[in-house]
Amino acid sequence: MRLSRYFLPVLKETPSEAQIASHRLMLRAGMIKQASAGIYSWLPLGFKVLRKLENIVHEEQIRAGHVPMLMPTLQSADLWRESGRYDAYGPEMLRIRDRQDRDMLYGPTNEEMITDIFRSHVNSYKDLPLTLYHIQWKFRDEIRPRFGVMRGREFFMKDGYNFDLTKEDALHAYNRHLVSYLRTYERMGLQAIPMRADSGPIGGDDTHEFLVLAETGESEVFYDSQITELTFGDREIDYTSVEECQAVMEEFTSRYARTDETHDEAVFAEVPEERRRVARGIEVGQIFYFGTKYSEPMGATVQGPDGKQVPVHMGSHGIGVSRLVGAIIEANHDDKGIIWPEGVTPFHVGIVNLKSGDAEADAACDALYAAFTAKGLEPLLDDTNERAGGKFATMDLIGLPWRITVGPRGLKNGVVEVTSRRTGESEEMSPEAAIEKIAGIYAAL
Ligand code: P5A
Repeated sequence: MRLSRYFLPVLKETPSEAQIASHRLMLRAGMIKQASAGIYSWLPLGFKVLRKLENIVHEEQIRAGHVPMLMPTLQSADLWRESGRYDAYGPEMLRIRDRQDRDMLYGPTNEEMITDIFRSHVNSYKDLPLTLYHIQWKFRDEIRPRFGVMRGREFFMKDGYNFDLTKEDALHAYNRHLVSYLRTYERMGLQAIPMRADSGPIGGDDTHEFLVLAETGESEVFYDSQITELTFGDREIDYTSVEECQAVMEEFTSRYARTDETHDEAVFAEVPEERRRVARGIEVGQIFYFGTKYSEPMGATVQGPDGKQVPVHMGSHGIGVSRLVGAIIEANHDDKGIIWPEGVTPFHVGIVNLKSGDAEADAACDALYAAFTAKGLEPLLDDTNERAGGKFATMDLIGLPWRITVGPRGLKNGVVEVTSRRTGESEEMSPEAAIEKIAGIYAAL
């Protein structure tokens, strides 16, 4: 993309309404614009990151054997009356009446709708196990929307639902999700710690939240510092194996890690003092096992091996995709701007032309642009007439991991400058070497 042809409305001033770094930086970098309280337009740069996260989530869900689909945002109130949640959900649910006077709602989650789909089409235990998911906008009329996309009213969520014959099978689905979520967050450059949590309006006994440690996080968390030494890394796992998924689950949940809702001071006191941590975290996902809470009242049954109809065991699993954009920035920024992890960056490399209009500099930039594009990478070329300082400030603000600076002086010696956004270190090399270096880094991801 050439910056002269793009839409990147960066702000020079720090918006006064933004209290935390990610909200400030998303506004300043032209990623989002508030439409009304807790509701945002995703401008091109923000939309690009959102799509990247969505793709990672899809890839990891499909790898785990889950089946993608898409349900609507608007739902009929009647379904929610069947589960008993239409009244129970309270003022966070946005209720709407259509022209036929039917009660509708903008879905805050989809347990009822997916249970209805399941009961309409699945009758036999032979069709199980089944996990369906979608990535769709949700609406919760939060009393205090704040921190930009972190606590929005409209937000983008991956929500998945497993259907199993037995409790044991459903617990395997729970563990499988835990494993696939660990992988998903690590690919985004985040360490998200599973913590025992409270199930709230979704219900059920077993639930873990995934928290990214950050000073600006809304949740207070208590954990054994040993847990931060664990990484999932690039291990291969057979998602169909009960033992393998359970082993990972036990590895990542055996140390003390809880949100304030489930914190137990007496149990925490058993952790050696030097390893006890009290901190704050951003909740980027949650998994639930709730058994037959929805299948029983809604009649989602299958015929078991013995011919008897039994309600299916279910769980649901959510990832806050739009919130993650903010969480990644909270964990990756400095006073100049965002520092994207390579796995989620909106463009792979920024090319700064120090002298747009200079024939040699223009040609060198065009050649770099073409070479990266040919390698399947997306460069952002600043071909505007802004002065060099302004171009660098914009690149630092939008946080592309790598920058190539091209100027007539360097070109006389056959070199361009390659700068890492994270370390700030620069190195001079030939344009060919710059392409090799940066393409190599992305190829290794
Ligand atoms: C699991 C999927 C559920 O809704 N039902 C379907 C279950 N879980 S949850 O924990 O309530 O939400 C899942 C994730 O969505 C994100 N999230 C939000 N993101 C931005 N703004 C909000 N107001 C908001 N509310 C929830 C969180 O990341 C949460 O973990």
